[in-house]
Parts: sequence; structure tokens; C-alpha cells
Amino acid sequence: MSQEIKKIPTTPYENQVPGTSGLRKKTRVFMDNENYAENFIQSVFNTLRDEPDTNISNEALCVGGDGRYLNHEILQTILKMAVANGFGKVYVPRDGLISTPAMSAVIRQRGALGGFILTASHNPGGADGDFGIKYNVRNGGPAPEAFTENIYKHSLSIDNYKILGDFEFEIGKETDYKVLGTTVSVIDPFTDYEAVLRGIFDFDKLSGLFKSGFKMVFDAMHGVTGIYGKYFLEHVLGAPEGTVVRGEPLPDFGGIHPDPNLVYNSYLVDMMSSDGAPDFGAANDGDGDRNMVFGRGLFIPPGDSLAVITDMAHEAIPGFKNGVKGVARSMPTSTSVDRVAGKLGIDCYETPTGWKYFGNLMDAGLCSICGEESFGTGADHVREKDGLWAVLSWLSIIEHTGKSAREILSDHWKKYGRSYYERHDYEEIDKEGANELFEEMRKRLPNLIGEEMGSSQIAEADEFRYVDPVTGDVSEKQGLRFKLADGSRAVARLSGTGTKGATMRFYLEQYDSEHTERDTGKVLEKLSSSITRLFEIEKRFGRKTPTLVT
Ligand code: VG1
Ligand code: CO
Repeated sequence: MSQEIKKIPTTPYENQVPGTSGLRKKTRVFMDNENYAENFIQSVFNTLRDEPDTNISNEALCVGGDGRYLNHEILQTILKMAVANGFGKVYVPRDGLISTPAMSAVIRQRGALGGFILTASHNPGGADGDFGIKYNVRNGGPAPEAFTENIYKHSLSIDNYKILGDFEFEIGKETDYKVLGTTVSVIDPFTDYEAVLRGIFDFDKLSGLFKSGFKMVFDAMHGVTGIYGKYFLEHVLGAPEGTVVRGEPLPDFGGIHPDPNLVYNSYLVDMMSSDGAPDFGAANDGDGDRNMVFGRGLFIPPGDSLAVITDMAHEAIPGFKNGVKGVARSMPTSTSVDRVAGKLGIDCYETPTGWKYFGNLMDAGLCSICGEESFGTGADHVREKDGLWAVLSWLSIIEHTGKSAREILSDHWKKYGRSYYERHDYEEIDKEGANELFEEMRKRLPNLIGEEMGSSQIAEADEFRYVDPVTGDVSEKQGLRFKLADGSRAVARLSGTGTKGATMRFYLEQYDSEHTERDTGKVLEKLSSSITRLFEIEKRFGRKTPTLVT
């Protein structure tokens, strides 16, 4: 094997813009375009070199992924490029498999400069699916916007990349070895993550819950959390074998779309509504940062899950016994948690979509629990959303209260009222048409005030613009918002994670303080038809119904 560093000439690609969370493209884009991944990786390294006071030879880099198609190949490429670019140290999890939150823990625990996570998250995998590369920075969170913009700039002018000659790293077991100036350490994918989780949860009490006969199912959707579910739930907490289903990480997720929502995970929906349903059910997405949770026969909407966890944390979760510092949610996420924050007397921050905006708030100690409507919940133990954390939080609340998930949620709604909430997605619509539509709507906003919408009138219409309270950074065009006179709300935005055409999302919410057991679809029916009419969805895109309602 050759230990020679090669400098390979290359030409830029115009489309390496990192989206809501990393560079995400069809797998074939990575396979069919020469040096596609190499260009992006070298652009990250070039961005790092620009940072003042960064000396790469004294720094550690982490690399791992969710096991999807190309995980192994691109991991080897990054290892070779990290050596050639002169990193002092590289950490790689055994077999190259690690969940996004566990990677965040590794970066933080080991004081690394940052890390690559090879994942397109909840997008499908396989040669005909999607692949992605995320870069996380020193605090363990996704690279902030200013950083990703620099990566993009570098990608437009790149003319060479550095790589070690023909070389294959053995990563099947924990070991250290030195290649040129770099020490490569193959590490256990659980240790650092387990240390942070043990600092938050009472593992003895949780094992007690399983000893008492409590039954749950954890659906890993053939993503990376199969190995975490088996380790933490079955091995550490003693849940019976078979608690984890679809637990083997597969390069194409066994053909399923590893997005834990009501449509793409009908498997768990069916299981949790069947006669023999266990007490609790949960699914994680491909890279383990999203979660969908169920009580027996009951779907727990993400916005409510965030609100319940925030409300109960100080009494049920030891890591929060001194209280929750503050909370944050992305703008389209339901306002359920705002009411809890109001009651607890803590601040509630509203950020743009994407976990990267929570990092600064958490680093500054302004908030400790965060969530998004897209099935993401997490806290400041890491700087990513964390599917397993959400599961352990619910188990802690169930153990502490001795109540079922259904009782916990019903009690919550009785106490705070309920935000009926739905997201409607229109996937793979014409991209140009979608951009034009948003341009037009943007202009029309001021004239829409007073117009009928749902069962009320539009009281406010604006486009969300975020000023980071810590850094002062401004993020524009973060979603069109319509607030109605009766307190309900509709939001529209375009996705930044899709890989084909455009995906448009409508987020609908209506609060009811008294009647908390109504049918969500019925409650939101009028609002939904008003917004689709206003946006002329059928006329412009020929779509009568959304691709997905969740
Ligand atoms: C989507 C979600 C957003 C989430 C992002 C990454 O973004 O809406 O809430 O943070 O995916 O999640 P968009 O731009 O498509 O709406 V994941 O699980 O890919 O890290
Ligand atoms: Co994910």
C-alpha cells in the first residue's frame, strides 16, 4: 500500500450548496461525477484552513456515517484526505457506523475540531436513493450558515485536492495506528454517547421499568440506530430481545424511506394501533436524530412531545432537576411549548428551520431543550437532535408518573389546551414554478391582511427573518407566515433537504383551550383548503392533494 500524498487536479461543480443540513444529492451524483465528494471534502478542509488560529496538525477530525450506500467508500476517501491534509488525529467509529447525536457527543467529548457525518438523514438510500455529507463544528453541532457559505465559495474555485495514494484503513475493531503524521483511532460508537446519556437519565430506574413488564417497540427503520437500540435498550436497560425491530443497518434501508412520520412509517402506525400493541412505540430516522413516539393506539405529535418533555423534565429527568434553562423551537413548530415556557417562567426562542440555529443558544446557556415539528427533539447534552434521548425522556416520564403515555398527553392537553397541528408536503413539484410562486406571494403579503382564511381573517402576514440573539447574524426568507384573528396560523416554506424538484411545506395550527380530543384533520380542514387556494396549488402544480400529511 502506498503512503504517498497525491495532489490531484480537479474542476469545480456549481451545485455544492449545503442545504438545511449538509450537502445532499442523489447517490448517483456522487457516483457519476468525478471527484464530486473529494471536491466538497477538500472545500471543507480549505474552509478550515482559513480559520484564524487553526493548525490542522494539532487538531482531531471525526468521520462516520449511518451505513447507507457509499458510506464505506466515502469514509475511506475522507480518511485518506484527512491524512493527506495533515490532521493530527482522526477518530472513526468501528465499522464506520455512528448516529448523528453520537457523533456530536464524540466531537464534544474528545475536543475535536469537527466531524463528517455521512448521511442524507431521513432521505431514502441505496444506489438510486440519496447520499449526503454533513460537517459539524467544534461544539458538535451542524456548521453554521457563515461556515457553509465559505465551503460553497471554496467549492466554486477548487482546482486540486490532496489524498493519500492507494490505501485501505481497517476499521473493523478498535485500534490505533499511525499513517504519516496522523494517528487514526478506531473507537467504540457508544462510549462517549453513553457517558452523556448517563449524566442525564437514571438508568437504574429505566431498567426497573422494563423489569416491571413494561413493553415497548423500537423501530430503527434499518438505519444506524439499530445498533444503538440494541445496545441501550436491550443490553444496558434489559428490555427483552426483540424490542428493537428492523434493527440491522442496511445500505438501502431495506427499500424503506427511513423518515419516521405517519406516512413513511405506516409499519409502526399499524403496530401501535393493533390489539396487541405494546405500551410504548418509537421510531428513529436513518441517522438517529429524528424520533416519532406513540403510546398504545396513540400518536404523540412532535410539538406536543416537546411540550410534555419540557413540562415534566425538572421532576422526571435527573439531568434537569435544577430546571430547564430555556426552550427553543423552529418557527413552523407548534406553539404548544410556548405555553409551557410561559408557565415555567422560562424563555422560548423561535428560530429558522434546521438544528444549526439552536447551537448558539445552547452554547450561550439560553436554552437547554429544543425541538422541531419534523420529529426532532433534543437537548444541550449534544448539539444535534437526538432520537434516543427523546425515547429515554418519555420512558423517564412514564416511569416517574406511573401513567400511560395516553394519560400523560391527555393531562397535558387538559392543563394547557391543545394546538391541533399538521404539516402538508407537496414533494417533487416544479422548482422554478415554486420559486416564482414564493416571489409572487412575498410581494402580495401586505395586501393580504384582512382577507378571509380558514374560519377567520388574516391579521398578520410576513416573512420570517431571524436575528440570532447571540451573534447578531441575520437569516432571511425563512418562511411565509399568516396569523389569523382567531389565533390560528399557517406557514409556508420550501424545503432545503430535497434532492429532486422542490418540496413545498404548509404548516397548519389551531389552538383550542377547551376541546382537546377532536379530530385534527377536521379541525384544520378549512385552514388547509384556504391556504392551498391562496397558493393556487392545483392550478400551478396540478396537485389536488399533498404527497404527505403528518
Ligand atoms: C427538514 C426539516 C427540518 C430538519 C431538516 C434536517 O428540512 O423540515 O426541520 O431540521 O430536515 O433534518 P427542510 O428544509 O427539508 O424542511 V435531518 O433528520 O435531515 O438532519
Ligand atoms: Co436525520
